[in-house]
Amino acid sequence: MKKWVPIASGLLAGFAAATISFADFSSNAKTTETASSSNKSDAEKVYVPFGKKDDYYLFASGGHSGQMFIYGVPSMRQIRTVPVFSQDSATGYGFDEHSKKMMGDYTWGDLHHPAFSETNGDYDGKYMFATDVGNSRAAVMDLKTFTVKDILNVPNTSGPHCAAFVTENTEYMFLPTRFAVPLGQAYESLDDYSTKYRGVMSAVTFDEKNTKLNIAYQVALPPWSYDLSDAGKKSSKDWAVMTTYNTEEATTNLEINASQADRDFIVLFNWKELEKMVKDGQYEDVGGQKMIYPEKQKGGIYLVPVAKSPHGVDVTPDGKYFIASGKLAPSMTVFSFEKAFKAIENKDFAGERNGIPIINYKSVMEREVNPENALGPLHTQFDDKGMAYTTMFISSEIVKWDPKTGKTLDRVPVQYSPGHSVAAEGDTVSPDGHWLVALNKIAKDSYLSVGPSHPESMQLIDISGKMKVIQSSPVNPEPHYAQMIKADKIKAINVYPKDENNKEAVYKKDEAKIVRNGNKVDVYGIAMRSKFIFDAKAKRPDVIEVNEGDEVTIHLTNLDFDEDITHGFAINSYNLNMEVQPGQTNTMKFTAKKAGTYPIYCTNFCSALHQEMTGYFLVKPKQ
Ligand code: RUQ
Ligand code: CUA
Repeated sequence: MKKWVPIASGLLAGFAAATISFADFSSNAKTTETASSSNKSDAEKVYVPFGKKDDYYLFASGGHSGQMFIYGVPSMRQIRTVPVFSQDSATGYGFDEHSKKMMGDYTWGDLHHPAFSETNGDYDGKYMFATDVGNSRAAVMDLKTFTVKDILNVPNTSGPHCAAFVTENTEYMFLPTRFAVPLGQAYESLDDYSTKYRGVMSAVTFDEKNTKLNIAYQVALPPWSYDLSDAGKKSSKDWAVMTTYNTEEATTNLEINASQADRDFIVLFNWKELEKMVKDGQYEDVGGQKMIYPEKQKGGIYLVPVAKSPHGVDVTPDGKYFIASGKLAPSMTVFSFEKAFKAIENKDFAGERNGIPIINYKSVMEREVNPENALGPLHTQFDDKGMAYTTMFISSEIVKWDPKTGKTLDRVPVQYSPGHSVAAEGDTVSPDGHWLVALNKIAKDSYLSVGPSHPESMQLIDISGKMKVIQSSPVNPEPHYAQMIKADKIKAINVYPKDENNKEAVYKKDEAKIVRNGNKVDVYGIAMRSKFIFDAKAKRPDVIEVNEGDEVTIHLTNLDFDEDITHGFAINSYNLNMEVQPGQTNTMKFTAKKAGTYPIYCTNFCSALHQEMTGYFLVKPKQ
């Protein structure tokens, strides 16, 4: 059978079992070469022997787990799960004071597109940003510690799916939304959808000094769904693009009603111009946010017609083109930034929608590309030669093609239904080539069955020659999008350095103490192999005794300044656990609601005497 026969009805019906084989895993892999020499067998290419490390980090968004998954490439081994928008039992994220404050009342999240911070259009390995479609938030992770430093609640908006994509020097990341809502999410009848609802784009800045995310301004766009975005590069660096669907403004049964019009739009905007408008006071205050209304404050935003219901839009590494893919139209459309700039200059417009000028399609379109029988193009990545790799959701394959000619160069089936794919350094001005990972939405028959629902999957494709799938890895629940960065760009620390200014930290064993102030109890404690010291001078230093109803704060410092010696702190039956990494001080605050005797123990296996690392939390009853 021809490998890329499209499946016309039912996405997956008719697929034979996966044919990947790892038959030669037993061969003696030469351990001195890099994992990528081309005369190796497939198994050798992905085999990273003990003591060697992967060439790339892959950061995969964990979708509705609210987490970020860190994998090594080419081994495709999962190294770490970092909680971002959801509570995490293992680390105590969402239970300790810092993360509790960041999370607010939310306990889950839907983490979509991750984005590395950039310098001159290249990943700089310092920070990772991500957005939460579920509860409209943005987060920043510090890559020195792989921990989240700030979470921003984005007001006036609902579901920033279309994010985050950062500009060349991390000046902004843009958060356009999937759902239109009335500003401030006030109640409005759906009969007034077209006049009262808005899709809002937020321009978010990152204050590196204070590791804080801020909203610079927002734009009240028409009530359409904004799907994917990308920032310009090089000559287009002041611009950004985003796809939009449901320009029909349907309010029910979107499956049918949002697929009526032949054309939807790409929104093309100049963030430098918008920035200037805000500086000149051309905005309105909406709930404390600077809101630009495109129908009133003119300029900087344009519409480019595109085949109906587009999904991904990707800027080529040279910054000259943006490529839109259509879920419903089987084509990729290449648009030229240069032509768009010219059309804007010449006011080469075909009317307007909601006060926003529509650029003439013919004036900006470079070419429409329709690989034979390829169905459901979603997203495009690039290699070091500027070649494009587009995921085909419906025909379950990756198509390699040349954006300059539109010629199809290669195709490879994947198992199954890829959403995004990610190339090595794929969103930068200089992708590395060599590796592409297909982020598949359906694993079906790929792994041992675990019941009716399966994990999703990532498949590693060697793109150095003819494309070939050579490794596969399950992901729970999904790899929504991912970015892949050269491993040596990330400089993670081994221990938290001492911070003598931190009033909560205790760095000397005999300074551990319990301070009582009315019904407030502050414990300045220490965790070290293999004991807790809460009160150095007490008869039993590893016991915390309080009265029922006391407000207790545990400030706990890990005194083991030693790589990978992490301790945990849990109170039995109190629903509390947090970790302290080497050298770290962590805080937990709670009310001693239940009187009684509760063992304290270290939850992270830390030494031969880990089991002995315990204590007691005694709560005296009220009378
Ligand atoms: S969008 S699967 Cu949720 Cu990233 Cu295209
Ligand atoms: Cu400390 Cu186990």
